[in-house]
Amino acid sequence: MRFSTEIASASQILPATIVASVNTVTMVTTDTLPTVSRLIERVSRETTIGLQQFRFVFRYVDSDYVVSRSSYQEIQERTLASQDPTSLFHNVTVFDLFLWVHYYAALGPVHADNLTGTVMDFAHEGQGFLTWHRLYLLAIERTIQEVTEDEEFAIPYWDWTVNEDKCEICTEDLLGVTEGDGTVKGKYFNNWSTICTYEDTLMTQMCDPATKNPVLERLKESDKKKMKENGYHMTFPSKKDVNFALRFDTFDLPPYSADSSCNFRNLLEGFINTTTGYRLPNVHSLHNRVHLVIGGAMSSSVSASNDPIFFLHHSSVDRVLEKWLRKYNKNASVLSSYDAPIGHNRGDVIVPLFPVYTHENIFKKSFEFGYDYEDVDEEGMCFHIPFS
Ligand SMILES: [Cu+2]
Repeated sequence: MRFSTEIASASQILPATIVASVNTVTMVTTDTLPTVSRLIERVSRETTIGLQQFRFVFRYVDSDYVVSRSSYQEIQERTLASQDPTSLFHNVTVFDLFLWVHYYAALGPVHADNLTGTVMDFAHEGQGFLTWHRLYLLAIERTIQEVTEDEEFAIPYWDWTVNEDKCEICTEDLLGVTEGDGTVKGKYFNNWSTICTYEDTLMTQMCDPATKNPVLERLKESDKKKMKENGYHMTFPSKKDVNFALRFDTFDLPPYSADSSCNFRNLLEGFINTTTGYRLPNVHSLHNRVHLVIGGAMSSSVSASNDPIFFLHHSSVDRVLEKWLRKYNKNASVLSSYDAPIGHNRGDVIVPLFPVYTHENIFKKSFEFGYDYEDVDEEGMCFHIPFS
């Protein structure tokens, strides 16, 4: 067995406020081999298996966990009034559980008494963006390994720098093609449905995970054209952009949010111009650019993980983080302990995944978690393997 994986049992559930995911990410011992994340275009057999497994956990595998349909306050009120709160929870499949976890981290902490209208985002626009998503990918990867009894399953990564003009994996056989009306169609994605879409989500209201939208959408060509006319760069990031980010040995800088300049984290997240290194309004580079160009569910961090391409995209983002970690050999002491946005500080727990891990726990090279990328060497440089 490649991994030492420990699954929390369903009976360990949870106070009503808690929502989330199942797997313990257990550190591997040095004599275990890492799982390798594979470049999606090259290894089609593994890719196909990967997509089949996403579909499998989407459609057929119920999670051991439930998610809430309402706010903590409403659940509490009902419980205190000795009423049954069961209808305020909803059964979900494994895929929808993870969708909900991402939604909740990005917007979910909407409480009935949130009179200030402040949005807290525990996963984006802050120092913890990369470590949040690393733990998230590990959790869904471990869950898929467990439910499919395939301990070698690794989420493939999609290297968008290979073709700046076109999503090369958006084909009938892989991640699906976008029809004229924006609907995604393909071998694995016909009849795909989504929950917690951007439209469903108002700041004053939790999304209702019981409501299914029977369609997965991406950006229509006509809308892409309009966005181009409005000054958006509608190409995927280039190798030059990635290499520019990797030139910065500073991981993050004050205010450790979307507004910081000249640092690796905010460059890779995509709020910094990849020519100057400075934060400018309306910059959408690297990670953010891919979300924008794919569009539809992916265009908002609230709904993005409704689209399975999200996981392949973030695997690629995580690979760039891995290059940085190997190149500069820095540890979590570079993270700010107090000055980052709420939930993003070094010792803050990564919300709402549990068992709890802090950003510091996850700020480590991938070997510590039992996985690797096949074309990132020990020093963090890439070497090119020709397609065969
Ligand atoms: Cu995200």
